[in-house]
Amino acid sequence: MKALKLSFLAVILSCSFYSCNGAKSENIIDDGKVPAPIEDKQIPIIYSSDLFHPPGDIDDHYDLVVLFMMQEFDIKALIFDISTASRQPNDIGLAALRQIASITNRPIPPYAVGLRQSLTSQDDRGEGQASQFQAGVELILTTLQESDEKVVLFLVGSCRDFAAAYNRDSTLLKEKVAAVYVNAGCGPDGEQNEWNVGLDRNAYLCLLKSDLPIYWCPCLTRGRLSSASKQEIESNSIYSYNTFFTIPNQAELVKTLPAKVQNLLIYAATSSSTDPIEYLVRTPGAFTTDIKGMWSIAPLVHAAGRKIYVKGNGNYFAYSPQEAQNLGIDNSKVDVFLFHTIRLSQTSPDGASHLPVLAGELDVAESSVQVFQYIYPDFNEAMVSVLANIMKTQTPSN
Ligand SMILES: [Ca+2]
Repeated sequence: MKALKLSFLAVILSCSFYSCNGAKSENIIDDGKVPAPIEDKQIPIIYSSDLFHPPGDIDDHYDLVVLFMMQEFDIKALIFDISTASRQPNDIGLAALRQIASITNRPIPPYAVGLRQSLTSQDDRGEGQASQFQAGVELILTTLQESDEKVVLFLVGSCRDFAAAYNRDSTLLKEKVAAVYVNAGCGPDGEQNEWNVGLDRNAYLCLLKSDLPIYWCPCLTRGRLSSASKQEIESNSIYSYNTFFTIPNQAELVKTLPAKVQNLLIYAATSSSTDPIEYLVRTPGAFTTDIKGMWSIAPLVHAAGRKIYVKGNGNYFAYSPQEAQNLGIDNSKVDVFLFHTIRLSQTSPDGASHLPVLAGELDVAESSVQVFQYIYPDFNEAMVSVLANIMKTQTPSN
């Protein structure tokens, strides 16, 4: 991601919560409800990422660091999503995976490369694709089969491999999946003209229309895709149904991180081909000062069952409720985002040649789909701070 997204940055940033309408609250699902945060028990998760070396967009590297830094995740499997047609299968970001496992002193989880071609329909099982691209879906299915407990599915690229797994064995997924975090699209209705959707339109519609417990985390506000004026966007809460925020200056954030985490990011950003593990012990050089769009951090916080707390002036942390209690700051919790129930229907024709268009009815009594909304006035500031503080987490080896 995505030049498309950044080009609309100014519109996104112009949406102030203070001037947005209040959201209905009767059927709001409290954040943290699923999966249940159990303090001494890890949350099994299968993670699907279009993680490449060099990066297509380095947001996937930031996301990977956050995933591994949150010790409550038991990373059961990682799927290398190779749905980006311009990238080659041997471009996968294995170096970053090896690096973050080393930094956090965690094992490299089982991993596999996913399907190469778009699903031909919303119920395509992907079984007609070449055998070297079957391992990803097969790893998802075997991981679920072997799990004694429900597993979180979390995607930060296309929906392809999770959708194909669902199409192959919907019964298994319904039985074993605790939640599916779909970081894609433009909520809560209208044209779904967004990068991750475009990677596989049929797969996106498959997941959103499935009966799985979907946590829909749209990447773009609908305002970026409409002709709405700045004034209209600021006055309408419909534009806060997305996870997008920006790191204003990456160098300022990155220089505060452990040296090995800095080196992971620099290794990716400089397309280094040296040994990725040896590279971690370098003295880090400067990082780009460029602004960076980010998407999946708040959903990762939610999937981990953490809440957000403010300490001092503008310093935000994501802690488990128990950890916050131990630190004596549980009274400083701030509500940064929430999920609403939503009933979706597709109003566009079937087929990958059509841009998906959805109609969404918010706050219905019951639905398998919930949609993200940020509700905090300083959502951007809070998420940058949360991101930095998670990435600074000290682990046994860093
Ligand atoms: Ca991505």
